[in-house]
Amino acid sequence: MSMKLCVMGLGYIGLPTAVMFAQHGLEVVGVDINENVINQLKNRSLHIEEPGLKDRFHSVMNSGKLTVSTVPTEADVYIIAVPTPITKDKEADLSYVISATEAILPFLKKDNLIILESTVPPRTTEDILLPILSQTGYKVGIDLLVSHSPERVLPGRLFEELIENDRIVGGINEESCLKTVFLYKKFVKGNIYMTDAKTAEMVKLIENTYRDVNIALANELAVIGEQLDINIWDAIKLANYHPRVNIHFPGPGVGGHCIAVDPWFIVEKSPETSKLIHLSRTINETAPSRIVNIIEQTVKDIDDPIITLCGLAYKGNIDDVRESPSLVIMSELIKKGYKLKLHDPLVKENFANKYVHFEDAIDNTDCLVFLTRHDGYLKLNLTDYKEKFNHRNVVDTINLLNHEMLQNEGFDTYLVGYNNLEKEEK
Ligand code: SAJ
Repeated sequence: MSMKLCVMGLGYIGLPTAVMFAQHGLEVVGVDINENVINQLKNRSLHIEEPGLKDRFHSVMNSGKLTVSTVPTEADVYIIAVPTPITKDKEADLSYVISATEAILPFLKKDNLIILESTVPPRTTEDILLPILSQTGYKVGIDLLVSHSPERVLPGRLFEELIENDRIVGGINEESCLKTVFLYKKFVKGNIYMTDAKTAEMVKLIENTYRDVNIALANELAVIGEQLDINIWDAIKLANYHPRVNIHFPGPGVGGHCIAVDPWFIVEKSPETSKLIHLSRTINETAPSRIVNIIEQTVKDIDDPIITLCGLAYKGNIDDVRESPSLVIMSELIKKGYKLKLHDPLVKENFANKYVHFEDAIDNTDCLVFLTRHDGYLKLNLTDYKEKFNHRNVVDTINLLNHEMLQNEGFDTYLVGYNNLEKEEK
């Protein structure tokens, strides 16, 4: 009799996790409250893009190892992988975690294991989950085993990283830990490190906070590079040759619903002390407005300029626009009354004035702005499109272009982290 698993939440983590366990011999029921998602999955179509997911999903659905439903079912193990968005007050919205936990209560049996995978503020497992689970009358830690095991996979490499990455398991007691490790060992090839629940919650948050603080450092260094007439990209590249230096890269801001969110879960729990974490968030959240200022400077002497934004996804080579800095820049420019033309070779969402073909997006433009490092943009040679420009202004926020060559070809280029229009005025 194979172990039965119920996965609550079929998003970009829950669904691949359900598929992975189904491929490794478990009988899996994937549960989502979104009826459209469930109907779509039942019709074998996917609501998320991830390399390798389609074939894996079809094989476990066809074999019956995975079934999907809007309601939970009796199982041996429950994984909660529901969203933990952030409120406008920058606090974790745990309503999905709470409702998913309450939804499984009627189905829980003695010796069940409940694993929270959602990214949550420290102490959520102990202070929120355990009291709810205790409503069953079972003793948590004895009748019910509970742990937190955060995901750390990179969208686009999800299945490789689900298998290869080391994993953290934080149990409310040792038995919870051991049972959780046993489960993940079904496919995890990386090391599995055991700790307690609150430490595991904190590990996930500090992984992403480390990245956010380092991106903020890079973004601050970019402004300093502009002030001192130093190409900060060259400086960072050379500094990173130091064996113990890994300075991140400047950009138009920090997108995605992880790096831009997780640090706030620490600030929420320790607001007085989280000064560097808070300031880093502020630096990264104001980066898009700084790019808007640079664009405005570039077109200030042009009547009724057309501005072309290339790259809407929150980072290169993906199609996800969630929390994308490009959308912040786009809406600020629209609010200021600028005419925009948009382009992104991967993003499927429709936006007003979004062009399929690059040459149409830059036709008659007065300022071409690169915001996302898609490989397709790296291969571009803008001199091929020279005649299309109305004014050959190019703003490069991600050090994508060969600026010297373009300037020799009559382009006015601006590299964030180096050029400084104010200084050039003098
Ligand atoms: N970014 C920069 N400069 C950099 C690196 C990134 O501006 O040097 C920007 C990106 O353009 C993007 C944002 O930051 O807008 C986030 O980029 P990311 O590469 O961190 O991508 P995520 O958010 O998809 O993935 C992160 C990863 N966490 C870490 O690398 C520590 C991933 O492993 C996590 O699983 C994921 O968050 C998550 O789900 O938490």
